[in-house]
Amino acid sequence: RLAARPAGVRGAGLAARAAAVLRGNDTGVMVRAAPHLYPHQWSWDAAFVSVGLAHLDPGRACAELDHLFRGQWRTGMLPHIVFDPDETTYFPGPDRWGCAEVTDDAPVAPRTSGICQPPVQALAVERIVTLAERRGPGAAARVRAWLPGAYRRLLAWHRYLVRERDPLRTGLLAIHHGWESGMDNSPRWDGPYSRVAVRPDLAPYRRRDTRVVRDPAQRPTHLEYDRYLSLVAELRGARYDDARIRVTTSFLVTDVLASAVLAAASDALAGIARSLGAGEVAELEEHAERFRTGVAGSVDAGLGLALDTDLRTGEPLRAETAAGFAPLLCGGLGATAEREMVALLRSERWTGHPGLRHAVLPSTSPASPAFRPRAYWRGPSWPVVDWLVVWMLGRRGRADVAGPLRRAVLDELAGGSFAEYHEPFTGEPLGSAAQSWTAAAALDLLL
Ligand code: 9WN
Repeated sequence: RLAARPAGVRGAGLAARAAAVLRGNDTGVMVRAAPHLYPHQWSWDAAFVSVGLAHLDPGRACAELDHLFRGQWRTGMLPHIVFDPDETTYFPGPDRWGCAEVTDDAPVAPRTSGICQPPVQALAVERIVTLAERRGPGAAARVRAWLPGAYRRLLAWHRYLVRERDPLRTGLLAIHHGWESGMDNSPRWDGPYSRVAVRPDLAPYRRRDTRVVRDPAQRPTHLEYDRYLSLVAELRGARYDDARIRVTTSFLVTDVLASAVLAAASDALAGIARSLGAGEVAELEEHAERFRTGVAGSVDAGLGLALDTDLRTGEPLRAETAAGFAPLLCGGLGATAEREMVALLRSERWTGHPGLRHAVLPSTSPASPAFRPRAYWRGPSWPVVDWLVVWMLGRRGRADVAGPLRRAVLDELAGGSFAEYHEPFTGEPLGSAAQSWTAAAALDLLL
C-alpha cells in the first residue's frame, strides 16, 4: 500500500497511546466519540473507530458497527447518534429529538437522533476485512462469518441514501441539517444558515459543549446553535419524513463530500457483494458511477474545487473548504483536471501554505477570507479528515499524493493528545482531547 512507515520507538509509542485512548473510551458496548464532549456513539465516528479497533481486535471492530446497526431506522437510515441510555451530559439528547415519539420508522431502543452523517461504513468494513486477513486465518474467518449480516445493513443504508437523498438521480446527496455533513459550522453552510430563521417558539436549552471546551471561540456561536436547534424542531415537526422535509425544510443543500464518500463506499460495497456472491453488484456499481459523476461535475472552474449547491436558491456555495477536494476521494476527474486539483492541494492556498506548522489540509483555506484558525470547522486541521483523504487516495493508487500528507498528519499527531482538531499555524491541539477517531487515525496511518 503506502510507502514506508515512520515507525521506530515514536511510532510504537504513539500506537500504544492511541490504543489506550480507544480502550479508555470503550463503555463495553460502544466507544464514545470523545470521553466528555461526545459521550455517545456517532455514525461516521463509529466507522472510523471500527478501523482503529480492527488494528487491535477485529471482533471488537465488528461489534462496534453492530452497535450502530442496532440504531438503524426502518427506512435504512443509520442515525448520526446512537445514544447511551446511561449518559445525560450531552445536548441535544434523545428527548429533544423525540424520534420514536413522532415516527414508527425510528427504533424505540436504542434511542437515536433523526438525521444521518457521511456513509463511511462500507469503506470501514472493506478495511476491517483486509486487516483481519492480514492478522491471520482465525480473525479472517470471524469477520467473514459476520460479513453477510453487515452487508444487508449496509445495502439498506445505501439504498436509503440513494432513494431519499437523491430522488432525482443527480449523483449528489442532499442534506437537511449542517450536522449531517459532519462539518457543522463550515463556511460551506453560512449562506443557507443565514436563511434559517430562529423559531420564536424555540424551547429554551442549555448548551453542554461550552462547559467542556472552555474557550467559546473553538465552538459554534450561540446564534449558530439557535439555528441548529430550530432545524431540529422543524425536522421533528415534519416527523422526520424525508418526502415532507424535501418540500418544507428551510435548509436543503447538496453535500459533495458525503456524495464522494457514497461513491467510494458503493465501490467498496460492490466488492463486498461480489465476494459474498450477492445479487446487487450491478446496482451498487451504478450508484458508484452516478455519484462519482455528480461529484466530478460540481467542480467550479474558478476556484478549482467541488462546490455544494443550495437547493432552495439553486446557487453554488462558493466556500474554499477541504470538502472541495471531494473528487480526489472517489475519482471521476479526467487526468488533466485531477492534476490541476492535486496542484491546488499542494499550493500555498492549501497544504503548501508557508505559515502551516505541518503540511496538512486545514478545514478552510488559510488564504480564504472565511478562515478562522481556532474556530472548529472554519480553519483548524482535523486529523480525521486528513486520514480520510490519505486513505481514499491510497485506495485509488495515488500513494504519491497520499504519502507526504500521511507523514504530515503523523507529525501533527506526535504530541499524543489525540485532539479533535489543531490550530494549523501553531499545531496547538484544540477541541476535545482523546478523541476516538483521532486515535483510530493514528493507528491506521502508522501501519
Ligand atoms: C454534532 C462527534 C461529532 C462529529 C462531527 C463534529 C461534532 C457534534 C457536535 O462531533 O458534531 O453532531 O456536538 O458538535 O462536527 O463531525 O461526528 O465527534
